[in-house]
Amino acid sequence: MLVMGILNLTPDSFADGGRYNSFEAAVERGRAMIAEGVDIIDIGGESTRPGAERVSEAEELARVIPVISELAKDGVRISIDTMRADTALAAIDAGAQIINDVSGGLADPLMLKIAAELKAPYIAMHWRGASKDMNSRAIYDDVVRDVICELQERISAARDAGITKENLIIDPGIGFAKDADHNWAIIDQIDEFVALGYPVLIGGSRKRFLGGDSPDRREAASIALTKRLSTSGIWGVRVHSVKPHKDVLST
Ligand code: PMM
Repeated sequence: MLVMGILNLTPDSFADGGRYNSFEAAVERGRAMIAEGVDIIDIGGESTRPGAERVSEAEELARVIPVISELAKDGVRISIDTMRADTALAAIDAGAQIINDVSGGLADPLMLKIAAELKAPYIAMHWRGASKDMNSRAIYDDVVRDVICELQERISAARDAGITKENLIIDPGIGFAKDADHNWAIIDQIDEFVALGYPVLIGGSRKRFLGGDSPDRREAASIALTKRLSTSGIWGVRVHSVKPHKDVLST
């Protein structure tokens, strides 16, 4: 199972906000993750925490492109965490290989086409609209069935746009328009997502459903979650700290 290390270049990310918002600190953190054996570094310039406002494309590009260009020199696999096709294009040009779109192609009508043209692996996450008011959309009849159904629509849209089966990765979107019970139901029934036949990514690290009154207090639970998922057949976990997750996966 792959470990994707998070490098959020946002001053307001709920998990590591403000710590890595300068170029030098971000590159240093990226290199530390490489030393810890990270498989993919996920670089994002726009916060998606509940309630977050969108940033401009210019601001997003200014945050991510210099760091991607620098870390690409180290030969590490990089994913660009963006909902914008133009940012994805610039990031791939700068040395990223994978597009991680939390909107699954819903936020930017050009995204799926661009991803197909770039022939880049594309991560389609389950999403029900912008973070600003997503908590109001956490309403499901049967969360696992509904999320699978909505993900299947995104799979069809991605395939219709020309993204190949080999280049498509799916993600149920832990914490996105979902309350704690919804997130746990998805984790309990993760095999249903794996059975769809696409690699599955899970990003549960330090999210609110793990309890604790701050992201830092969710670290132990995040590592335990990785261990729990390690036998599920998923493709990867998206996490903040790399070494502890690598360690628990090697036991
Ligand atoms: N979560 C966040 C951001 N990007 N991408 C994917 N594919 N899956 C996720 O669950 C996901 C994501 C928000 O979490 P953060 O602010 O801790 O990065």
